Amino acid sequence: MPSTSRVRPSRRLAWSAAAAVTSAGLAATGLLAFPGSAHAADTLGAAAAESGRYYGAAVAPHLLGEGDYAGTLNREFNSIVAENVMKWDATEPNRGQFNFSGGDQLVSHAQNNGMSVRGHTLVWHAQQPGWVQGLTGNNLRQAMLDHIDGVAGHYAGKIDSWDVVNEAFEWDGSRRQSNLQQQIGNGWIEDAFRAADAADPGATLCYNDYGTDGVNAKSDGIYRMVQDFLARGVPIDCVGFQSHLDSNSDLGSYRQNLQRFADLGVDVQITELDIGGSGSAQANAYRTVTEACVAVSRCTGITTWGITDKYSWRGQDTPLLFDGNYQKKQAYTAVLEALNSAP
Ligand code: G2I
Repeated sequence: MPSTSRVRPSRRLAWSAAAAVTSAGLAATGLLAFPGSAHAADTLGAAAAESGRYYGAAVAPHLLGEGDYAGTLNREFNSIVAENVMKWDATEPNRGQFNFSGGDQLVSHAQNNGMSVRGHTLVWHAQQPGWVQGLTGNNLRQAMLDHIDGVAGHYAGKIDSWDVVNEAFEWDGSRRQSNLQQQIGNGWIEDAFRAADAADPGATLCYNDYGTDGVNAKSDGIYRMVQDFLARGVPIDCVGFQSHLDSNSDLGSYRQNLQRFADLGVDVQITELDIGGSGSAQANAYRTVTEACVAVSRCTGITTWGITDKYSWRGQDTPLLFDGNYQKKQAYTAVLEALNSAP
């Protein structure tokens, strides 16, 4: 680990606390497997927990009243991320007026069920409330800092990892020309990370993006940013790989890409996994991604972008592990096997 990388002690505490909760829950249900034991865990969360990882899902609070939705979430997953309700448009619809109702509901659900929480997302060019879209210069910068302070401050101590900045790079590895980039300038990303660190010093702070599913021009650009941040002491702890994929996506350098970021001295997380397709082709792609994470010791967990194909943002691609009737798909079995084979 380079001497420049940061070790956030509070993160290690959060980690062991989550592991303790999970172990207690597993012991209660008789599913606790010990290293070397032949007893494989039979839910995603329990299987991931065996190697100290989480297995999460993106959740919408308004669906928690549906019995199969909440039942599948509670049985299979040990981490939650808000699919929409912690975004800027939802949490600060008017400047300085915060609405935490949806996010609070998810945090309560997680706490009541022994799950950890990922926060998504503090700053993004999309899903900004209307009032943000018209701001310029330092006015936008101050609004961004106040937003981070308000939201990360509200949830301080309750969030395992925050997606501090989402999708700020172009395919060619350059910065996306968003209002944030154009109005604030290059420093906006590190400003955001410093503000998040001040508001919630214990959270693992992540940069999150899509199209970074191998060694490519986009992941190269992000790699250079992380390297630069670590060298200059900008508080970044983690990179999130969204991994919106299809069965025929090229995963040839997927694991190598995770490993090179881990080798820089940050955690890596698979944050929005979904893979369009069906049957064995879909199952094989899910297996490849899961095996890549468990092969990288700093890959600390996986989140699928939803629970059931019924409510997926790309439902026509049937990209998730449970079908529209909450039945386990072939891909589910592949993921469970891969998690259970973690070193
Ligand atoms: O686009 C897929 C994901 C890419 N990475 C960042 C994620 O935050 C993003 O999630 C999606 C949600 O899954 C969608 O549910 O972000 C979309 C917005 O860009 C979400 O869609 C929006 C709809 O566009 C709105 O019309 C709707 O009001 O969801 C909103 C809340 O249901």
